[in-house]
Amino acid sequence: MSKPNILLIYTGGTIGMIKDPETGVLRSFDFDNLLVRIPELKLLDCSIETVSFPDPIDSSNISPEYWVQIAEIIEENYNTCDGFVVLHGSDTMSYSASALSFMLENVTKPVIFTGSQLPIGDLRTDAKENLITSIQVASLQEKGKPIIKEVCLYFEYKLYRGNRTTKINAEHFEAFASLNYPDLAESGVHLKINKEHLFKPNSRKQLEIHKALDTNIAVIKLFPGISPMLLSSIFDTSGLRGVILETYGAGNTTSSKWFIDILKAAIKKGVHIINVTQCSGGSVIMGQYETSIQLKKIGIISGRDMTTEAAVTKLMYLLSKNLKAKDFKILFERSLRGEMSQN
Ligand code: ASN
Repeated sequence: MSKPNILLIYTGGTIGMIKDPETGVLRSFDFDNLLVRIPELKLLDCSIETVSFPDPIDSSNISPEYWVQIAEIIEENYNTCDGFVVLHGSDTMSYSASALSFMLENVTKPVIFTGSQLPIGDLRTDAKENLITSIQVASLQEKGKPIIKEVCLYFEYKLYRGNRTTKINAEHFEAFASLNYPDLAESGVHLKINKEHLFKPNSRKQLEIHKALDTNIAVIKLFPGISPMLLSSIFDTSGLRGVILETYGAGNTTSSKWFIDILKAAIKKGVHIINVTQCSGGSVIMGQYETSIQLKKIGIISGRDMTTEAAVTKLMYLLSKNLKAKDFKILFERSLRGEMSQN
């Protein structure tokens, strides 16, 4: 049997940087020389090809146009490659992994996002382990078929479902967490795959790539003292089609009349409003407290235990489908790529 063929897609971020030993300045690493720089890669039981963004970016500059570029690279190489490793800055990696999970419908091959906190040339770098294990995970096969069939994020010994992750720390090597879904794999002395938690796509369906994303959205984080003026000016934004409301606890908000009235008027105008919690873990349960009963009544959509990153990208994806309000709500409250727990 031939070795799995893995495509490394370099988009930018710290992982691809090296420090110039003379000036100390960080600069992008020439990925064509990857095998020379990291000879350990030769020991892996797979063949590796690389493709790089022409101008690698710090991931704080990511935008949906770049997500389309990543999706197109995967589309062009889908039939010839067995797995994909996307090297990406850690700052917005959870947004990109979530976006790609919605864009790549029925993917049956691994797409592993990874990056690092320290540049690849740094003595104490976490880049090598993250890169090597991501490639290893992307190469895992059973009866000639990939074991992982979804968009994941690998960082500091753990493989997560991409659309369940959040960056939780700017300086620890353990920079990501998936608080509402178990780890898919753990790398220790052995690579332990938690098969029961892997996504099981319908393998008879063809890969479908969705490139349209609507960015006419807003994310509003509630805080005690938020003013009617601020809230209504956001909802008055021309072209606004969807709002992610980051609420307290299990989906609670102020029950002030002015607040509910603004939301009600926006829904009437056709704006989709999604309730996600500001808590890092746990779920929105609208109707559990008096402070969220009204929200349920006026037709706010429940984001349940979705991360804000998944909710933002799911909103961009579903808005581009121009669905009727009722269908939009049904689809948003359904798990499409394992991004939310079922009731
Ligand atoms: N600013 C960098 C980025 O997200 C941070 C990193 O990769 N560690 O591109």
